[in-house]
Amino acid sequence: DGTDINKVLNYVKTHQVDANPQYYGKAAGKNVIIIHLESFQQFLIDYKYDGQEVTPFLNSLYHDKNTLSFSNFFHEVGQGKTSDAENMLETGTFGLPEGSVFTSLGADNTFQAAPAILQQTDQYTSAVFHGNVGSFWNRNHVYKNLGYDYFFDSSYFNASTSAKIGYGIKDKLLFAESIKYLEQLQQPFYTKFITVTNHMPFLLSDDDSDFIRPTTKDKAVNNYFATAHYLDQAVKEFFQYLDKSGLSKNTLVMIYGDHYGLSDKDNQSLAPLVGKDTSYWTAFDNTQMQRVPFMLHMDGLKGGIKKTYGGEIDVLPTLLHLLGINTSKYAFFGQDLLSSQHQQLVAFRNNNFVTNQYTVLGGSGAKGNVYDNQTGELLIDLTPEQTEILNEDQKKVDNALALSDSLNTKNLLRFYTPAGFTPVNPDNYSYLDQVN
Ligand code: GP9
Ligand code: MN
Repeated sequence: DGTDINKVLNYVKTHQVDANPQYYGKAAGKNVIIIHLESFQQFLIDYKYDGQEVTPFLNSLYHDKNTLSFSNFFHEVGQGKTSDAENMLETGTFGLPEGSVFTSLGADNTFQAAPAILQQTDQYTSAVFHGNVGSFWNRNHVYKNLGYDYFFDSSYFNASTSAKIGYGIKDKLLFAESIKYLEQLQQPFYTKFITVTNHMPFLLSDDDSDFIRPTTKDKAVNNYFATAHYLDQAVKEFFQYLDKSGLSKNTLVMIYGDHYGLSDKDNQSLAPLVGKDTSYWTAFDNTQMQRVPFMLHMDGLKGGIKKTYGGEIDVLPTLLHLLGINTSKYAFFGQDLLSSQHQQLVAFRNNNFVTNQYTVLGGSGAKGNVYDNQTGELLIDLTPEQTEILNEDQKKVDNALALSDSLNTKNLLRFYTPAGFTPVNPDNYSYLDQVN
């Protein structure tokens, strides 16, 4: 009811931060291409296995002078995995403590999401390209509520058996076959490419990857590098197209990893490959592995590698501010990563958190396991100041997650329409026969 939505709006008001004037509006009116790197972790960036670079193209992009890169960016997904990442990026709210917003609520809830906001403020056309069936994660329903104009699912791509592996069409084919649709879109467009090949159990034939795999006893670890290498080549080929077509001149490309690919169990076999002794591998090390890439690339953008501690919840305000869109009236739970006031408090879905100094596991603030980010040491004797700060941080994390859950589970946005925003009517969208 009214008090619930007001609690959310009050929180949002006190929690949001000013945009960075150096970046605000720098990408105004540009096309947006989002590349969702399936299961891609930050440790792969600049990593070499046996002298082979795993992701040479993404590495070059990470260091490019026109790329804003983030070295302390974490995924924040729960059980909803890919769909949680999508939900945070499109709606600025967290996933649920259990299950997935997309699956359980997404077909019916009211959203004020990126595609609709961009359509209404700057007439953007929006589209998703994904080589799995449209019903996976309930996307065919949810995307209508987000305001996506087009959704090109597996029915729009090469259906031959050799074109697919695991969850759908192979990434190189997804990009190549999407071009004919992309070229029909009215500009400016807001588009998202959801890759699949780098997904557990990381299947790929040697014809598709020449990467010489490690030989640990964990097949997932060995294969992960080969599919990540393939994904890197797929992104490179797509960038070649963007350059050749001239699209790169008026397009902001945003790249992110949705969540881990290797589990805590896999990390036991991974440890020696990243220079660690398995017997000294801790819960802190597992948490370190939850970093994923976040990069913003555009001709003329002032790049650099930012050390700000942030996560997926922060993406939407960051992106919209770059596009010159004021976010203060929206119920977003993140903060612009480029703002000097960013709080650097990363909430995980299980109420654990990471700050720029500490990693706090157990969901109970100073009473939990507190690690020093610099040394990886478990801190046993916390000072009264540390105790107070960590308990405060825990409260902030718990409060943010609880308010986001209240917003989503009670469908509170149906009681609040920001000034100038028109609620999305899903009946206006259909993803059948999108091409003639
Ligand atoms: C499938 C893909 C995988 O369509 O997006 O989802 P995940 O298993 O990573 O949540
Ligand atoms: Mn995923």
